[in-house]
Amino acid sequence: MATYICPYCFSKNKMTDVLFRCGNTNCPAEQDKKIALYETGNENSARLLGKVIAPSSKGFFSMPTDAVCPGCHEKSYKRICPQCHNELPREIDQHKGIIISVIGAKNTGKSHFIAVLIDQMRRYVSSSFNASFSPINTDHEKRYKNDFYTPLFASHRLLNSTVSGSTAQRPLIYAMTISDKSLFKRNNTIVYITFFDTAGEDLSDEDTMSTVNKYIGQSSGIIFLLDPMQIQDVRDKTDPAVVNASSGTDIKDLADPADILRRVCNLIRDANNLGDSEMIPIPIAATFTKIDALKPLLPPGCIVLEDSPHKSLHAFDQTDSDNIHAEIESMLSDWSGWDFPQQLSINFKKHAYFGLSALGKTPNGQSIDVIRPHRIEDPMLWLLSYHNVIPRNKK
Ligand SMILES: Nc1nc2c(ncn2[C@@H]2O[C@H](COP(=O)(O)OP(=O)(O)OP(=O)(O)O)[C@@H](O)[C@H]2O)c(=O)[nH]1
Ligand SMILES: [Mg+2]
Ligand SMILES: [Zn+2]
Ligand SMILES: [Zn+2]
Repeated sequence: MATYICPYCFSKNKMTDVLFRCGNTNCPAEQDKKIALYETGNENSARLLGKVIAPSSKGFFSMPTDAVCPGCHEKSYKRICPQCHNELPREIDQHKGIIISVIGAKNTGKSHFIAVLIDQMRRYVSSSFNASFSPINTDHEKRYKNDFYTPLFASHRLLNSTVSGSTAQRPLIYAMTISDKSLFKRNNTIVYITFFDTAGEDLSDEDTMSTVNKYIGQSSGIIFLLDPMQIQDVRDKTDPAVVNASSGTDIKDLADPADILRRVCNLIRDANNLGDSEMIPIPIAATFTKIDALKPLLPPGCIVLEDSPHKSLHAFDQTDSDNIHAEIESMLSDWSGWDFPQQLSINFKKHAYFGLSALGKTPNGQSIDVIRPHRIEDPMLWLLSYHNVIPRNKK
């Protein structure tokens, strides 16, 4: 039986299992407990919305396209998720949904990464791949603006630490539409990409982490962020002022990335009924953030310091990616006492290392004047090429 995954609550549903919402403004609104629960965690918080309608016939294989409201007798085409009652992307039954999880310990740079990546994808990256990149509806557009874009790009302030359960923590869903101009095909491919900013503190405790387990378990790709300044060896060799501005001074309470990775592996195995010794088939991009702060420690001529080549190639440059992987792997072998690389290769079928900077430089206190991201798109493009959304180029 064909299934789809809700990009909001990450529940897996049968294709035939869908509800509708009445869109007639003259039809009395009703209290929607499921969406209230999803949005606020409390099903009794007020949330008046159009009536929820079950389709008259469920169909055998495909998703019903409409349903008639028993209240006003108007037809509705607005499909909603049977579990959380959020409006599903149009044509969810026909297009690929890709869930990208951004995971990392507290303060590794997840929120700044998402903020800058979305902006870059929208403005420069997608056009290099004949694609457009836009939020699936105005709610998502507003949330990106309020929680990420306005503070960082308009007010030039650093983003605050993400609060568990805040709106910044609800998934942001973007549609990437790729026009295929090849001779025989004139189809567009739409890929729905869900970003979910996991609060660092949720990952340091197994219980609260289970609230995000569906999301992580259903991921099509994982971007696992690592802060080089959270490695003691690197920290010791870096200018204390840079360490302080990039990662704070307190390293005692930081979660060990190998620990977080272990928990992520447990969640994925549980969600997908994988045995303890089975390798996880989800590609994982182990990505060092804040690479700007690492510059003085990197050997001259390092490829990770060069500009990202993929945009101008109009394809994912696998050779460049392989070189960076090798470069970072060799650096890691110099940084002692670090169990993360072993965990990664033991557990995941496919992994690659990346290095990037969201801001391009060390911030000055709480403010940042210009943002010059470096290689921010690399792990995302790797995952998109893995799923054959964009072409791959091997020189
Ligand atoms: N040097 C440098 N510092 C950065 C960069 N990106 C983020 N930072 C620093 O890292 C801090 C944490 O970044 P966030 O994006 O808030 O980290 P987070 O992983 O979302 O943190 P939590 O929400 O608390 O889990 C920022 O306040 C900056 O000081 C970067 O590209 N370069
Ligand atoms: Mg955050
Ligand atoms: Zn849902
Ligand atoms: Zn109605």
